This record gives sequence, C-alpha cells and structure tokens, in this order.
Amino acid sequence: VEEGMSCPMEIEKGLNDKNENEEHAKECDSGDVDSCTLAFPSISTADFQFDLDRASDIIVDTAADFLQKFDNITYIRLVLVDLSEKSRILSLVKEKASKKSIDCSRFFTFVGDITQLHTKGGLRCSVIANAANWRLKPGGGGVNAAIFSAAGESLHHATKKCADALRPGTSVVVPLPSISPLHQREGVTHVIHVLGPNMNPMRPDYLKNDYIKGSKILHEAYNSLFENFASIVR
Ligand code: AR6
Repeated sequence: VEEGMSCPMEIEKGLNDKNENEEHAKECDSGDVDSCTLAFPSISTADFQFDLDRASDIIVDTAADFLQKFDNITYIRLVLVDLSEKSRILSLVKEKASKKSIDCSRFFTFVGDITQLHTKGGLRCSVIANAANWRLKPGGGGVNAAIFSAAGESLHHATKKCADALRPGTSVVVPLPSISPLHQREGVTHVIHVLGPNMNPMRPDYLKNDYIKGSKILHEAYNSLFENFASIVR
C-alpha cells in the first residue's frame, strides 16, 4: 500500500459498503500488516447518546493527528466499525475523512460485528476497542456486551487484573488470553476498554448536555485509545 495515498474518490466511486468491505478485507489478508490494525466502535454515540455530528468531527480529527504523528509507521491502521450499512456515524466519518484527504488505506470504515471481523468480514484486526462502562463490567448492552460475551470469562479475569474502574476519557489495554474464543477464532490479542463521555441521564457521570466538557472528554478518550494502540504496536 502506497504511503500518502488519499482517497477522496471513495464516495464518488459510489462503492457500497459491501464492496468497500471486500476491498479492505482483501488488502488486510495479504500481509503481516494484520498485526497492526485497530478496530474500534464509535465511542459514546449509542447508549451514551453523544451527538453524532460532533463525534464524527472528533473521530476524524484525532485519527488524522494520530496518523500524522506516526506517518513513518505506514502499516498502522485504524478502522471504525459499526453494525449496519445504514450507520450514520460511518457515513459522517467517511465523508469528513474524505474531505480532509486522509489516507484511506490507513483509516477507513467497515460494516460488521466487531467480534466477527475475521470470520465474517475477512478483516484481521489484532486489537479491538470496547466502549466500556466505568466499572469494566461485562453485560449491559451494545458493543460491551458483545465483546465480553464473544471473549468469554477469560476477558473478565484479564480485565480485573489490569484495572477495576475507568475515568471518562481514559482507556486500559487488556492482553486477551490465548484460550479466549475471540483470540482463537478472530486473532484478537488485545482489547482496549475505553470510557467515553455520557449524555444519557440514566447512566453515571451524566454531563447534562455540556458539549464543551463532553467533547473534551471524547477527544481525550480517542487520544488515549490511539496512544495505547501505539504502545502495543511499538
Ligand atoms: N460491533 C460493532 N459495533 C457495535 C456492536 C458490535 N457488536 N454493538 C454495538 N456497536 P454502545 P456507548 C456500535 O451503546 O454509547 C454499554 O452498555 C453501536 O452501533 O455500545 O459508548 C456499556 O456498558 C455504536 O455505534 O456504547 C456502557 O454502559 C457503538 O458501537 C455504555 O453502553 C457504541 O455503542 C456505553 O455506551
């Protein structure tokens, strides 16, 4: 993959997500770049009700800064994942990344279940991020429930060894034991739990629509996630 290649044409080409998925999956399976791909969900934008337009700006900005900082390591890749082709956060991020001419071989979106990227999507990602809760508890809902359930008990134990709580805007790396089905089946070696800002009155640390604070915390959350990913890769 050529360094500096940018893809403003991704949208103009009119590729649907399936074709884009297939293209990226093909590239991914072709070499050892696999070990340096981080797949992450959009933090805080479902259960935590963070505004999608603001979140997409923050995702694109923090990803662009991160890739620029590591522009000598061309095989590091960031992949934003969501379940549906109709995902609004994926469309917004795709559009904004394209406007900023971010290299689409190093940052792209992918439709699929983050716990089945390899077996169902053909995309190998050794590191995946989780939109966690502050207690780092399994269950709840959303991507947290999916990851803890797919990874089995060993993720729960491994997580407890690393931390017992998270502050909003921070993340923690958990090496995934090789006995975990997620490790064996999907090739995931690390899970990074991230706690984003919460705009849902029914959840802890509710920010009461304070988007100055909320945006700052979401920035910090992605910076923390990407820095932790870099620390694994290095
Ligand atoms: N694969 C890929 N993306 C997913 C999956 C999946 N299996 N499941 C959900 N998403 P959310 P939050 C997307 O609600 O807003 C939890 O209960 C989803 O479409 O999981 O940060 C925790 O315990 C959305 O784009 O996380 C916390 O209490 C994104 O993942 C709280 O919810 C994040 O949605 C965190 O809320």
